[in-house]
Amino acid sequence: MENNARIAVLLRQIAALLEEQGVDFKPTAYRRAAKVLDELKRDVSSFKELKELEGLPGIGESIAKKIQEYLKTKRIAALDKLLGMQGGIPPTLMEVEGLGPKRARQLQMALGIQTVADLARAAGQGKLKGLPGFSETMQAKLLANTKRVSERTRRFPREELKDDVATLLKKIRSVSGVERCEVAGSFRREKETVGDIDVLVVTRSAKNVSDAIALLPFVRDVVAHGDKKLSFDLKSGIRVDIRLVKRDQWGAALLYFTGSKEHNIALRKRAIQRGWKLNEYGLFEGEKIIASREEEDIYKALELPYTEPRQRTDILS
Ligand code: 8DG
Ligand code: CA
Ligand code: CA
Repeated sequence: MENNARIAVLLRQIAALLEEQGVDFKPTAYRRAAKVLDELKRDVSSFKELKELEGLPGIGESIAKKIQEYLKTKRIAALDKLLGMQGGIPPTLMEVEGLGPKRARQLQMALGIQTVADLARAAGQGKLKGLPGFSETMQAKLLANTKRVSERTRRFPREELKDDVATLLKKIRSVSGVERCEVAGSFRREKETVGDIDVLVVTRSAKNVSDAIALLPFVRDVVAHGDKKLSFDLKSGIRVDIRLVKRDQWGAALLYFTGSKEHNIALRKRAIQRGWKLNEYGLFEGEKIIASREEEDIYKALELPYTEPRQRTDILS
C-alpha cells in the first residue's frame, strides 16, 4: 500500500498549494481523495482501468488520471507546476553543491524546502540533521554551500530581467548618497542571456550606501557585503553584483565592468602598446592618470571611437 500512502501525501500537497492560492472546493476534493486512498484496503496499482479508479468514492476523472500518472511516472505534473518546479527539482536548490536531485526532493517533501533561502534557513535551525541520511556535518556543509551558489550555470533571458533591472536602478538611485548608478556587464551589452546583473554605483559614502541597498525589499540572500562590493540574489534567483566606486573612477569602472572580457583585453593591449596601463581605476602613464572619468575619455585617449556596449568585442574599431 506504499503507493496509496505516497499518492495521498501528494494529493494533500496539491490541496495545500491550491488553498494557498485561494482556490475554492478543489482543496477539499483532494483531501477527501487522499483520505480514501489512505483507507483503501488494496494498492491502487492493482486497479488496471481508469474507470475502476473512478469507481472509488471521492475520486473523479481528474484525480484518477493523476493517480495513473503517478503510477506510471512517479510524478504528478500538476503538483510540479504548483511547486514551480522543472522536472521535479526546484532549479535554485540544485545549484547548491552536494545536493543531488534525490536529496533535494527529500528535503522538499520532508520540510517543504524549495529555494536556497529555505535550505539555508532550515540548515541554520538544525532541521536537516534529523532526516534519514543527513548528518550534522552534512548539514553544516550544505549551509556553507548555500552561501556559495555563485558558480551558478543558469542564465536568464535578458527580456525577462528588464523589469527587475529597471526597478533595481530606480530604487538604488533613490538611496541617499548615490550620485550615479548604471547597469553594466552583459545586460548593458544587450546579450540575449545574462548570467548575473552587474551594477555600478558612484558614492562618497560607500559603507552607508551598501548597507542601505542591502536593506531594500527585493534583496534576498546577501552573499557578499562590503563597502566596495555587494552581492545578493533577487527573488527570481538571479545574482546581482554591485560595485561601489568613487566619482573620478566612473568611466574606467563602467568600461571594465561592462566588458566584454575580450574587449577589455584588447583595450589593455592597446594601452600597453603606448606604454600605458588600463584597469578598472583608470588609464595610467606610470602613476599619472590620463583618463578615468567617462568612458568616452578613455576611448579618446586610446584614439578609438566611442564603442556602443553591444559592439564591445575583441575587435576594436
Ligand atoms: P554574464 O554575467 O552574462 O556571464 O557575463 P558578463 O556580465 O560579461 O560577465 P561577469 O562575470 O558578470 O563580469 C562583468 C564584467 O567584468 C565582464 O564583462 C568584464 C569584466 N571582467 C574582466 N575580467 C574579468 C574576470 O576575470 N572575472 C570577472 N568576473 N569579470 C571580469 O574584464
Ligand atoms: Ca554579468
Ligand atoms: Ca558579475
